[in-house]
This record gives sequence, structure tokens and C-alpha cells, in this order.
Amino acid sequence: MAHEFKLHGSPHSQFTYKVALMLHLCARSFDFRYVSFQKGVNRTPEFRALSRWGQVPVLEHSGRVLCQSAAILEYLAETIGKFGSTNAETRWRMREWLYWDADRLAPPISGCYGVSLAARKLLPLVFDPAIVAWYRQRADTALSALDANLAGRDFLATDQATIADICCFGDVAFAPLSGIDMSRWAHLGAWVARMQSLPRFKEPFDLLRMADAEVRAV
Ligand SMILES: N[C@@H](CCC(=O)N[C@@H](CS)C(=O)NCC(=O)O)C(=O)O
Repeated sequence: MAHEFKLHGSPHSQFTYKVALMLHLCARSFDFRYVSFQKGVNRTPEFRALSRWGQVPVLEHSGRVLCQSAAILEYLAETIGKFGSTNAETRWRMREWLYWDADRLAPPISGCYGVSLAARKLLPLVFDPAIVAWYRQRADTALSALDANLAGRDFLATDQATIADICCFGDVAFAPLSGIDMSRWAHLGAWVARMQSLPRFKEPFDLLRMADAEVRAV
């Protein structure tokens, strides 16, 4: 039976994980369609018809096709009524984090993870060491900023978890998978533990398993 939500993406994509985590935390089941970059599925006309930028994730729901993980998180918070806020001040704070994440946190971690995938021969790319150092330095700077902002507070935008936390967490979860030593940031570590204790929480590859990535209903 088809589920209400259909998520197109990859288990290796931190952006796909953000949307999958939100749906799972909200106890919404979804069909998962694996978009294999190795097989060039992201370049097929069928996929390009769904994703104008040829990127994952894409979420289909109620006849709508949505892309950009942060925009999808906002859509889900509004549609499902969880991890958002009815308070305008809190929504502005959440949005600050969504934009900061897209600008400063997600890109260098995505770069670092790409380097680790290439090292494991899962991506046919060779990185210049100067580029690798640049990704690492930018990731360290962003993670340090996140750590500093989490001093004395439990969550990013308000006193409970919101899509701001889910968005940033999706990237932070891929930092140790990229070989980044997370023990340097105590406040960040405590926040990671709080996120991991949310009811129904799952780590990236427990939520979206490669083994059954081809067609899967969660
Ligand atoms: N800003 C986008 C980034 C999505 C993104 O970069 N996805 C990667 C996979 S992790 C992708 O589809 N890359 C293929 C491409 O950019 O051509 C979002 O938040 O959804």
C-alpha cells in the first residue's frame, strides 16, 4: 500500500536524512525511492521532472512535489503540526538557523563526507588536498559556532526541539562519519545526546538502510 508521503533520496545524503528523520520523529510512514548517483538516476528526465535542480531530497505529498530540505521541513512542521511553532518570534529564530545551516554548516560537512565517500571508492572523485583542508576548516568553524550557541541552552530556537534542530542535526550526524573528531565540542555533544534521546530517533543508516534502499516503505 502506498503511503501518504513519498521521499526520493539517498541514505548517503544528509539532506535526505533531515526529511526522513522529521517524518519518522512525527510517526509518519513514507515510501522511499532511492536515487542512485552512481547510476546517474539524478540526471534522468523522470527525476529532473521532479527536481528542477536535479538534487535530492524530493518529497511528494498530496499532489505536491517539494524540494530543498529546509523548505520541506517547514512544510512538514506546518502540515503535521509538530517541531514548528505558532509563535512568530520562535519561527523567525528557527528560520535564522535554517538559513545559517544552508550557508555555513551543511556545505562543508557535505564536502567532508564527499571526501570520505571518494576515499571509500563510493564516489569517482579525486580531491585536491587544499580543497579538503578548506572543507575541514569551514566545518570546524561552523561546528564551533554551533557549540558556542548551545552553551546554556538545550535546543537552538526555543526550549524544545524544532525543525531548526532537526535541520542542523542532519548535518552534524554526518560529521563523525566524515572523520571529524566531535569530542572537541562539549555543548554540541550534549545537544547531540538530547537529539538522540527524542522518542523514535534513528541514526542515518538505521533509518535509511542501503541494503533495502531500492524500494522501501518505512
Ligand atoms: N540545499 C539542498 C542541497 C541538496 C543536495 O546538495 N543534495 C545532494 C545530495 S547530498 C545532491 O543532490 N547532489 C547532486 C547535485 O547537486 O547535482 C537541500 O537542502 O535539499
